[in-house]
Amino acid sequence: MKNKFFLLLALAVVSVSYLACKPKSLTNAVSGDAAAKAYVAPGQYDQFYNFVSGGFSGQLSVYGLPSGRLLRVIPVFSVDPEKGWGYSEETKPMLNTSHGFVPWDDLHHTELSQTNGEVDGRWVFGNANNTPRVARIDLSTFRTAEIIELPNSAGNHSSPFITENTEYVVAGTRFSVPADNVNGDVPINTYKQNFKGHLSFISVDTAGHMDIAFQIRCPGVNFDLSHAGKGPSHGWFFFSCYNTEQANTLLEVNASQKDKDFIMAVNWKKAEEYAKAGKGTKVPVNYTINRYDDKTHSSTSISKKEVIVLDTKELTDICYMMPCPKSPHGCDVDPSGEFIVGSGKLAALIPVFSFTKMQNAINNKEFDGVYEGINVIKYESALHGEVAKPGLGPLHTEFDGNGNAYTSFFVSSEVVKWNIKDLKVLDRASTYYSVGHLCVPGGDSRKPFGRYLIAYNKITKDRYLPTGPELAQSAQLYDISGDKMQMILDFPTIGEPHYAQACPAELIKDKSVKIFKIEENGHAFATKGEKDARVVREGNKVHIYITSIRSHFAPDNIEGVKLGDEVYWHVTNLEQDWDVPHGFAVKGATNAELLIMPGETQTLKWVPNKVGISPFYCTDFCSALHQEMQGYIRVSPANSNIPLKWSLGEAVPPPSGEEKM
Ligand code: K7E
Ligand code: CUA
Repeated sequence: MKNKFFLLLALAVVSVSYLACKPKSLTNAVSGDAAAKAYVAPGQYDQFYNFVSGGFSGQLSVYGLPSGRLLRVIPVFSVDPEKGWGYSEETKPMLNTSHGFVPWDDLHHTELSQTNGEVDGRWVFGNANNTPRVARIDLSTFRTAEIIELPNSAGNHSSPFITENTEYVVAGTRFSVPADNVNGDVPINTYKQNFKGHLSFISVDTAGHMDIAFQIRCPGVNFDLSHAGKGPSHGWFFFSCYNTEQANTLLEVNASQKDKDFIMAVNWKKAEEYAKAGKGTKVPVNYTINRYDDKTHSSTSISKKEVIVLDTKELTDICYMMPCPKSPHGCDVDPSGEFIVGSGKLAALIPVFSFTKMQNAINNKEFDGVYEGINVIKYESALHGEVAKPGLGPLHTEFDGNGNAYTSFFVSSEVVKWNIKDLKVLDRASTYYSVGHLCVPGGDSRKPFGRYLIAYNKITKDRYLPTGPELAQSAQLYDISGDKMQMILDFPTIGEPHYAQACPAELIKDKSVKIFKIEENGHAFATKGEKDARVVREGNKVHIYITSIRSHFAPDNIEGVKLGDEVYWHVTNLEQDWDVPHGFAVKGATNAELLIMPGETQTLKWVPNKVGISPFYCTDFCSALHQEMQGYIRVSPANSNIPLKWSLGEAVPPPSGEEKM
């Protein structure tokens, strides 16, 4: 055990000392024509969209490539006062869970939807690590359209990876925990007996609606990452597992004991058959599905009570373990679907498994024992080969579609290019510093677009102007069209990026929604013209049906609201022009602003707690008279008898002197 501990210590020392000394050839790292390669002239579009997870920001950001321009930050799991996400009445249900409203999460991986294994530009999915959920973002609106919670899970890290026709979004739990329907009030050191790892297979219908088709109950380990098989291996899913030691404390030592952990291969077609044939158990659970509707401009939460669970203890032909050195993180499948790459964080080589050999090994029962009821395939039987001496601390691998793989090395801060068939290292490029995930456009699909590789770095140290104790995480763009990788751009990122995906702009840009048609607005509190603007009292609830158009609100003078009232500002943006949102803010609101898109209705709840006049105004500079886009609401004492009144343009007396003319 001591030896293992020192190995870890040595790796840590290597990484620290590496960071401490500046690489000598820093100025040479970028060569002469790099700027031209990343340059996109003002007014020109980028060639690719890049969807980058925000890590602990809980959001997803969209960049253009090759320029590195930040195009948009899409709120997903965290509230966003800028967009009213999680603050407007319409979006609050999107963050509902079985624990109630959850305002934050940790989004690690993005995955674009696929058809026949190719990126199709319909949706991008994201995972929530903390309170396990999966989100679907609609790429016609660039908005989060749906969020599903996952029961029996904790730390939804191995997610949201998809099958080649987006039949399923798959999620493996990082933390094994007691299942939700058993008494979880157990000693933590009963991990081996009581803790289980669940894999969730979330079905996605043609409209994009998600639900849990079934779960697979596995032994208690940590599932880290995963990828679907494709082509010949379609029907299988591969998960990296660490902590096969089943430790429950000091994992940095106790979960680094074994020389090999596992990649678990799951025959999901078989599991699907078993689920349909009733071989699973219906287990009582609580989970929530939240959906946003672009017609009603509102979201609803559905509460679900049951899930089908298949148990690997009983159904012994759905899961197989492939030994993988050592504490594997990334688990990546090449474009052909034949090769599975396991990246052992503590391994000095990269094992590449062959799907064909794995199938033969299963058929010929070339097993090397059983792990917690699951057959362990002989390492050599499934192995295609090993990449020798690739670097230190391999994490993730992407592919370029030309037979090459690119693996990130956290400890030695580099990207290494190698040939998938002969496993020869072809090139290496430094990253600054400590790279995590990589992204090649389409790089985990059957048809990568190649051309660029982006490294997402954890530590930037001296790369940017100092900004206090916290420095930006960073992306680095490499041109990979030649034999040698060439770094062409550095750009700081929002939050901490983990996985990212990219695809050609053509797949998305022409489908982008420009406005919501006002005549199709099905919101229960929509106001489709100024003549319908009004204020309605229902007990202590006051509904303000208010419209916005350049450059006024209707109404803009409101009286008769009293202390103790709950005021709902239902703002409909009557504009039917692209790129003309209006904002809405009212003094003393304890939530946020609204940002209302053309044709849309959004609602801000406001509970005034002071008597007096509160101004409200538009927050988004919409016209030359944006600063005139304002109004007043009068709040009277609870016992006052001021009647409800609203108006626009009436209260202005004629300017003195005008009558005389
Ligand atoms: Cu490697 Cu959470 Cu995908 Cu980050 S994980 S790097
Ligand atoms: Cu509307 Cu500014």
